[in-house]
Amino acid sequence: MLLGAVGLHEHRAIFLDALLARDSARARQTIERALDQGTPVPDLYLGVLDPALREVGHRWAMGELNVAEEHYATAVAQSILDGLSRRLHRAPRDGRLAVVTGTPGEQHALGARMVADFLEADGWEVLLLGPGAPAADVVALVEHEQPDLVALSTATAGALDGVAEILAALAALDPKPFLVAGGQFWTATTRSTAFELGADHVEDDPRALVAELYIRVPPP
Ligand code: B12
Repeated sequence: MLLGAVGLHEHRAIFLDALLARDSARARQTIERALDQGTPVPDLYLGVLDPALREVGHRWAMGELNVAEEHYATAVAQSILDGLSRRLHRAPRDGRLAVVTGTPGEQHALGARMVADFLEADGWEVLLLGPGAPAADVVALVEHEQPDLVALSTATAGALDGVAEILAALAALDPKPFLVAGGQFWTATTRSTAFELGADHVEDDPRALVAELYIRVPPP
């Protein structure tokens, strides 16, 4: 157990180093080596890609990386995520349907993508809309599809108007899907706002979400 954790930490450090050195081949090799060593794909999502991008964002915020360097790191991580997603073991569908999307105005895409993959791996059918679809169009799709779950991803405070608009519209639907708000915007300070706006649940960890949904939205 401890050895596994150290291994993941090392993969993360090498992966981040490769991104910062603009060495996509080394970044890919690191992921391949981790897979060869038996690291599960979900661990690579949460233990390597996610923290590496957070560090990239931190360095950008500190003025140590410019936007082009951040975009490069994100593009490499996105393409690696695409490859990992194809290797993710997916359970047979269990009859539950989810819509996963960023809230209106949100441009951050990778978090919603990871959430969609965690749900699919657990047997959900998932309609992933990506980031930033207009609230009215998402609501129309949800009305038509009548999913069991709508999972909304929000990273930035700038998107709060869109969060309020979409949560209010979705909460008014009949039948109402289970509404989950997640993403970096929701902290201990802000999470009560999500409930006030109509969310049924706030969660940041896709693994914890999958576990919670067995209780809140069990398979038929
Ligand atoms: C890449 C990036 C971008 C790219 C996104 C490209 C793309 N295709 O996604 C671009 C350049 C577009 C961008 C733009 C901006 N960004 Co930006 N960005 C990032 C960066 C570096 C990485 C984001 C990422 O992919 N992280 C990895 C993913 C996997 O993490 P995640 O989204 O948090 O998702 C995880 C969890 O949160 C959770 N999760 C997410 N959604 C959900 C939903 C549910 C239901 C559940 C259960 C879980 C869940 O699951 C994931 C796995 O753990 C972050 C740094 C960071 N800390 O993440 C900054 C960051 C998010 N960005 C930031 C900012 C400020 C901006 C801009 C405002 C910059 C600007 N001045 O224009 C704009 C806003 C654009 C907008 N309207 O959305 C800030 C946000 C600060 C804040 N709290 O508001 C950050 C934190 C950087 C920083 N340190 O300051 N950004």
